[in-house]
This record gives sequence, structure tokens and C-alpha cells, in this order.
Amino acid sequence: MSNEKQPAPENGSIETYDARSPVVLSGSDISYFTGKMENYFRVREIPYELRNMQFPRDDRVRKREVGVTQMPTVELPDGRWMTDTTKMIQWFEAQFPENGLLPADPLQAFLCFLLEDWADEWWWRPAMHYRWYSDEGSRFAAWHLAETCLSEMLAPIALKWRYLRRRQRSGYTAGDGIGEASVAAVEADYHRLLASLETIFRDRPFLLGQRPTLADIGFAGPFFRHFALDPVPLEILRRQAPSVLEWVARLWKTRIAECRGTLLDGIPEDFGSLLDEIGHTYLPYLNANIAAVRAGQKRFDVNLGGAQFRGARYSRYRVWCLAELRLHYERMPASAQAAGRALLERHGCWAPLWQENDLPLLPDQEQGLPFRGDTKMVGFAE
Ligand SMILES: N[C@@H](CCC(=O)N[C@@H](CS)C(=O)NCC(=O)O)C(=O)O
Repeated sequence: MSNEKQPAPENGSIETYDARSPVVLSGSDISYFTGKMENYFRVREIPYELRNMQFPRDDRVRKREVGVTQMPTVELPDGRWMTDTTKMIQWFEAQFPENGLLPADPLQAFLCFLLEDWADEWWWRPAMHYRWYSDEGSRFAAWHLAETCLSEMLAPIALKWRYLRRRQRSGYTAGDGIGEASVAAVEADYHRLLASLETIFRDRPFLLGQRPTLADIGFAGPFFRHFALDPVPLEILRRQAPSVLEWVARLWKTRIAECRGTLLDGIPEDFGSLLDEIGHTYLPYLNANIAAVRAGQKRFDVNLGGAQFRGARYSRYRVWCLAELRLHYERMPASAQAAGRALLERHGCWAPLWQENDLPLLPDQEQGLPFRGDTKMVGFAE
């Protein structure tokens, strides 16, 4: 799977890009955000070469080149390095405006940013839970990572395996607020997401109609290399949401330049249950995180949808995520803002979107993206 060369597009569909020079996508072939970026590059036919990073060597290189040790990074043919899938995708979209993945309708575009952010920041935790909590999932993932990304490390494989499992559990699952009191809630959340998405994908091939948008790319993060790969969530997906499983493969094989289908008019009714969830759990979580960052409290407790998360890690990056969502809203024309507000109010998203004043951002935080980042999503390893 690793170091796989993607063929250059034959039809020159991306005119401003030198199709003979693939970008180098470094990460892991089982990583959430690397998988998101691969789906983006494939749908847009941007040629890329996938490389599995090597630890600890690549941590030092990433720190020097992009400021943060996260995956994936992208190296452009001219030698520049990039980080952060959200901002990298926005950068590539601006380079190649033809066949872009952002809908022309400003409210649909705003919802794409909202769904992408939710997929990136909220679904990360259930994905980590399913991978690292069970022995079945953690055995598969730790073994694979040990053999690919830690292959230069001189240690017995069983030791690498145990090290990885401990690192991921203490950083992202048990050590990020998923205790015994919240496991059932995290799993119930996944089941509800599948039910909502199954309804959507029984009706149409992509979230907003007959062609993929940024929202589909966002959901490739949790689904492509986690829910549709790790043994436990994959079995649930197969049985409960076959149309969602089919969408995962459909997105992987879709080339936007070949899509003849159109998007729906307006916002589909069946987005309601997704927005309800965002208003009920994700935005309240972002606000609790903001309060913790403001208070300098690196661990915080929060009750979300009836589940108690104790000792969640604060994230400076996610303060910036909320600031970005607000900017996307404010950039819409007045009529779309009015329709957006009514929609967000109907689903309990409006009040939590604006609840916190004076966001505790660092000076110029993340303003160097996609070329330089200031903070990691969850900075436990720095
Ligand atoms: N916001 C970043 C998040 C990237 C990210 O957090 N990637 C994970 C792996 S999929 C990572 O590198 N985590 C760092 C670590 O575990 O130390 C993006 O969109 O690229």
C-alpha cells in the first residue's frame, strides 16, 4: 500500500498544474488525515506519491519544515512544505478553481466547512476509540504502524507494538476523556451517525447530491482509514449502513472532472439530524474547550449529551477552528447569513456558535497555514 505512485491525469484536466510532478504526501497509509488528503487528491486528480513517515527521524524534519509534528505533510515540487489538511485543501482549491469542491451556493459552502470541521475534530475521538480500545483493533493498527512507520527503530516488534498502544491510549482515548463512563456514549454516537448517513446515501450518491463536495472529503477522514478499515467499526458499518460503506468506495473512485451530476437546491431536510448532533455535542464541547484554554486548564471535564468526559485534553487548535467557522459564516452575503441563522437556530447550533466572547487565540495563531502551523490538534506529544 505504501509508496504508491498515482498516475498523472491523462486529460490535463488541471491546466495550471504540472501533472508530471507529483506532490509528496507523507503520513501513514492507515492515518485519518492522510486518508482524507488522499481522497481529496484523487477526486481532484492531483498526482501524488504516498510515503509512510519514519519515526523519530521525520518528527525532527516536520518540526523544522512546518513547525508542528503532525501528519500528513505535503511537499510541493518546488520544495515548499505544507501542513494541515483543512488549509492545504483550501490552498489547492484556490490554485485550481475549475471543478472545485465548494458549492457555489454560499450556505451550502458554509455547511461544507461546518461538516468538514465536525468530521475532523469530533469524529477523531470515536475513531481513536474504536482503533485503540479493543485488543482486536489495537493489535491490527499497532502492528501495521510498527512495521511501516517504526521500521527504522531498533527494537523488537512486540515492544514497538506495546509502545504505540500505550501512546495512543494515553494521548487520544482513555487519556483524552474516554473513561468507562463515556465508552457507551461514544459508541452510541457512532451508531447514530451511521443511521443519519445511511438515510442520506440511500437517497443520493454524495452528501449534497450527485457530485462530491468538501463535506464528503471531510468525512473521508473518519471513514476511509478508520471506520471502514478497523475491524470493530467496519463490522458495524457493514451490517448497519451498507450504503455508507458503498459511499466510501464511491468517493475513492470518483474523479470530479468526470462528474456530470449536479448538487441539490438548498439544504436537504435530512441534514437536520447531523446539525442537531453538532448543536447538541460538538459546539458545546468546543465551548468547554475554549473555557479550559482561557483558564489555562490543560485537562477539563465536560458533560456532553448525557455522557461525562473526565480529563479531556485542551486543544488550542480547536479554539482556532471555532474562529474559522465564525469567519466562514461572516463571509456569506447577508441573505445567506439570514437563511443560515434560521437553519442553525432550528437545530440548536446558533447560540453555541457565538456563546464565547474574546476567543483565547495566540497572537497570529495559525496564520502561517498551510505552510507553517503553531499548534497541534491535541498537543500531548510536544
Ligand atoms: N489539523 C491537522 C490534524 C493532523 C493530525 O492530527 N494528524 C494526526 C495523525 S492522523 C497526527 O499527526 N497526530 C500527531 C500525534 O499523534 O502526535 C490536519 O488537518 O492535518
